[in-house]
Amino acid sequence: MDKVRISKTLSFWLRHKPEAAGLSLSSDGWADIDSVLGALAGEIEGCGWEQLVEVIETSDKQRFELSADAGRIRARQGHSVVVDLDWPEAEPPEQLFHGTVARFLDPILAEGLLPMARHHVHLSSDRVTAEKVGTRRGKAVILVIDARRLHLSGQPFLLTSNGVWLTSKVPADYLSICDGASPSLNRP
Ligand code: HQG
Repeated sequence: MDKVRISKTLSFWLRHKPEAAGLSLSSDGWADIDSVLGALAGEIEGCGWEQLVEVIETSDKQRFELSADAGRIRARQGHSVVVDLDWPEAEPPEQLFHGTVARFLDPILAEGLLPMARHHVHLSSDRVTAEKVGTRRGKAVILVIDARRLHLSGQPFLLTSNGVWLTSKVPADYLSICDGASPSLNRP
């Protein structure tokens, strides 16, 4: 069973294009589990309830969440469709991390970190996770976010149940490059 394929298919439907599988999402991102199972069975041979549960439970990043009654499923974050996720606001640690690549640094320096196609900028509390996120696109560049100071300035931060920090944007003067920081990144 190709768990990666199931996971990518679910991500596509539950974050970006539910209509591609004939699904509709509730305002907070939930899809009916039977509809999802029906769509999966049509898309990936041999994919049923057991395979779906295995993907949910073993997903390295815990991308998906089953409702308490197991009747619904949703992606925990990463949507481009409009959903109102009910993650609680939380006080971030002193610093958070974001992994990107060198080719994005100029625009990031000019306008800060933006959500791009997603609802939020995604940040992690550890450097290793940020490194993995950046490496998806090439050699990772790790940015350190002065999160506590940004929060103190009045900007909300949300914390998902799988430990991803979400916020609306990070202005450039709250960013620096991890280790060997370029002084230009710290300019006012
Ligand atoms: C960059 C995956 C130009 C930003 C990952 C990033 C993560 C800018 C890219 C999660 C910019 C957006 C999120 C600006 C930000 N100008 N580029 N002003 N501001 N960027 O995929 O953080 O596998 O939307 O640095 O592992 O890379 O899907 O965000 O490179 O956890 O569960 O624009 O998605 O998780 O890319 O990744 P993304 P991300 P999943």
